[in-house]
Amino acid sequence: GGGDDSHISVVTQTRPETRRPAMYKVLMLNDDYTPMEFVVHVLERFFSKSREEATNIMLNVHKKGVGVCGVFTFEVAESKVTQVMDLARQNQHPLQCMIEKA
Ligand code: TYC
Repeated sequence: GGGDDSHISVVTQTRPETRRPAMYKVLMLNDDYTPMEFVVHVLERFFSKSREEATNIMLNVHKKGVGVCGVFTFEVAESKVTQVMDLARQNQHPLQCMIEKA
């Protein structure tokens, strides 16, 4: 500070707390009818996965019943789910995906 004895003032600023947004997983569910190639396409197109990554995720969902496509803020996760479900419906595939808080 700067009292009567000083002409030098020191200003200290505290760092504001950084608030990280809540994150949400987009989960994809297995079913018996959606073609494997369609699921791989969805993972490439909407989740920016390479062919190899997309194939691994798809096969894992096929075997385990569910898998994570990606983790996003709520608005982005919601948008991904809408885009996937719209394309699946347009192609008459029963593919389902959902949001889960990470
Ligand atoms: N089980 C599907 C089949 O055998 C493939 C599939 C994989 C479907 C992942 C949905 O999320 C899914 N054609």
